[in-house]
Parts: sequence; C-alpha cells; structure tokens
Amino acid sequence: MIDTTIIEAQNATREADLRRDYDALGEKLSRSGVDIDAMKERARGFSVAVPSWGTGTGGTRFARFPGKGEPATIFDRLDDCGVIHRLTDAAGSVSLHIPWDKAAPEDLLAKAEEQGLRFDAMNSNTFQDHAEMPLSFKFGSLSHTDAATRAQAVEHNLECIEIGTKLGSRALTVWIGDGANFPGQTHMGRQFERYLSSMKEIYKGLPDDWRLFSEHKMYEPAFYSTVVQDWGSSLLTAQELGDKAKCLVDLGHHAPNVNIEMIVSRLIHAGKLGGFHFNDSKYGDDDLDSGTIEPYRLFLVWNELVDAEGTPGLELSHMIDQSHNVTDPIESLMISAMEIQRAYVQASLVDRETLAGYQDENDALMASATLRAAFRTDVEPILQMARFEAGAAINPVLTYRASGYRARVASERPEVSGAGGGIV
Ligand code: LRH
Ligand code: MN
Ligand code: MN
Repeated sequence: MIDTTIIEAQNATREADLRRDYDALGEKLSRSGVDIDAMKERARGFSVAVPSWGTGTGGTRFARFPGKGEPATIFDRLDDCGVIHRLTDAAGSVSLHIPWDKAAPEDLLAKAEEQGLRFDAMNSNTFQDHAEMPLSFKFGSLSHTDAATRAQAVEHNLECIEIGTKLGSRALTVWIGDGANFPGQTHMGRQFERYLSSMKEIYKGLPDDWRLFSEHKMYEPAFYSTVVQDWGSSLLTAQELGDKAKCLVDLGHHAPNVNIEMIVSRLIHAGKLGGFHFNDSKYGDDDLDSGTIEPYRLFLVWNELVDAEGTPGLELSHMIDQSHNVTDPIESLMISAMEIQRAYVQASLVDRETLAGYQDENDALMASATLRAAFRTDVEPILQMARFEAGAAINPVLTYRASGYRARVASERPEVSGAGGGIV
C-alpha cells in the first residue's frame, strides 16, 4: 500500500544527516561504555501491537468528527495497520476487538499475511449490547445479578478465545464496565464474587498456551464504583484464577498522580504482570497519544520493565489503546509506537550498576541523576537507523504524507458520518 520507491526516495533525502547524527551519538555513548549498535538492535527487536479500533477516529460521548478515508471494515483497519508497520517497523501485530472486528478467520489471516502482521491479544466486549444477544448488559455483564446474563457474557468471552485460536492469538484481555452509579446500588462483595466465578468459567476454557488478562480501570462507565477498579482487584482476580491469569495495566486507568511504575514493579514481584495498554492522560482515561503528556512517566514504566528483563515467566503483551480525535489516526499511531520504542531504548541506557551503587549508599541525588541522564539522551538517531536498516522510513510521518495514502483510500472508502456508527 506504500510503495517502496516512495520510502527509498524519502530516505535518500535524509540518509546523510542520519549517518552524521548516528556517528556523533555513537561517539558520545561510547564514552560511557555504551555500544550504539547494540542499542540499535534492541530498537529493531521492539514491537507494539496496534489496536484495530485505534485506526478510526475515536470521539467522546459528545461527538465524533470522522476524517476522510476512515476505515469502514476490519480489512480496511488491517490495511491501515500494515501502513503503520511498513513505515515504522515497530508495530508488527494487531489487537482485535470482538464484535467490532468479527469476520471469517481465514480472510483475517490472509489479510494479515498480506500486510506482514500477526494477531496479539483478543479483546472481549461486554460493555455494550450486541445485536445477536438477547440479554442486555446495561446493569452489568460478568458480575450481573442475573445468571443467564452472566452466562451470556461468559459465552462471548469463550467465543473470543475460539476466534483467537484460529488467528494465532494467545491471550484474551477482559475489561468490563460493570459497577454502580449510586452508593447502595449493588452489594460490592457479592458483585465481585459473581465476577470471579464468571472469570473462572472463562479460565476453564483457556487453552494451555494462552493467558487471560484482567484489565482494571478506576471509573467510567460506572461512576461510583467499578468491579475491577484498581490493580488490587485485578491482582486478586489473577491470583484466584491461576498461573495463566495475569494483570493488564492500561496507563490511562488510574487517578492522576498515581505511581504507575510502582504498580508495575509490584505486579512483576507477584509474577502477575501480563501486559500494557499504552496511552497518555492528563486527567483520567483520556486515551491521548503515548508520550505526549508525561514522557518521563512512560520512561519510568519502561525502566521497571528493562530492569526486570530475564525474570522467569515474565512475558509481556504490549499494546496501544488510544482514541484519536483531532489527528489522522495513522499518524498518531506511528508517532505513539515510536514514542513507546523511544522510552524503551532510553530505559535500556540506564547504567544499572551505577544506579544500584547510589541506591545502596542512599545517594538520592546521584541516583535520580543517573536515571535522568538516560531519559535526557536523544536516541532519535538510534530509532531512525533501526527503521532505515529495516527498509522502513527514517521519517514515517513525512513519508506517509508524501505517499498520498489517505487521499487514495478516501476515494475508495465510503464516507463515514459523525452521527452514530463508528467504533469507540
Ligand atoms: C476501556 C478500554 C478497554 C477497552 C478499550 C476499548 O476504557 O481501555 O481496554 O477494550 O478501552
Ligand atoms: Mn484499555
Ligand atoms: Mn481505557
């Protein structure tokens, strides 16, 4: 969908500058004993999953303003994901949401293969009603007071696993909106117990090589209490279910100022960290582009992850989960994938031995300076060289704009209206 000649022509205009920048950074890093080529290889090994739903314009509960050339089907969405990966070489998999992405598995597999993509975790959806389901999730799903509604929600999750096994996915992410809007509306203890027993039913249907992620979120759509409102409830769930159950951390699902990197550390300690939904936020579940509000926090999360590399059993699914309201989603997703990759490489630069020494000596000032030295390093030439050597774009956004992709698909895809429809 993006012609190789366009990428090559665009790269040709930037290659000489890149080589100079890369050499200069390599010289600087070597003074601290860091091999820039080893960092570049780490960057090349990086990949984050793109959420199929993120390729369309998001919206708020007030309005949605779709752009031209919006993807209309899952196949359009996979085409857009292919563009993101082609230009960044940092987003080789896609996370699907059922029922939004329901289609014949063989067709999905064929399209993914055409675009050089794999399928990461499946996402179930019992936070809205489904046309083909007789019972409503208005008052809850996996924790509903009515057994038949709970069974319907369990069945949907089992169907997601079934679809996922045909697609090569190996994880199911469960996020529910269940909760209450009024104190007294629900019995919080009994509601959580109902949720746990439904999750146990789903767990029973999980293949041996799969993992089940519980995703916590403080509030919304329930505004008084949410069943899985924090990492405590998520951890209890994962611990009660068994080894294949892990916790998924969506960066936007916490109160402002919460120390998310410490939650990450605790979950690693418990052997229960399963993965991430990356995004950024200022106030709550804003789903803003990764690294645009608090890049230092993103770095600190990666610092914990890099520090924990090699921990037995630590196998993480990294996904983006954002809503793009004022930008072209492809551009936002490319920038986000690269920002997440940037934080990963910066965290890889932390001099861990020196840091541990300062920590042991209680030298707070030098310990924090050691972390910030890595964070302040401009690793852009490393990311650019990793892309260039992979045949991707040195500058993905400008290359994408030069390709005219959006205008081309706008002439092929039906126009989407802002009123109703769409996803998220
Ligand atoms: C809930 C959430 C969850 C959903 C996605 C669409 O806020 O983060 O991951 O599946 O948004
Ligand atoms: Mn999420
Ligand atoms: Mn969310």
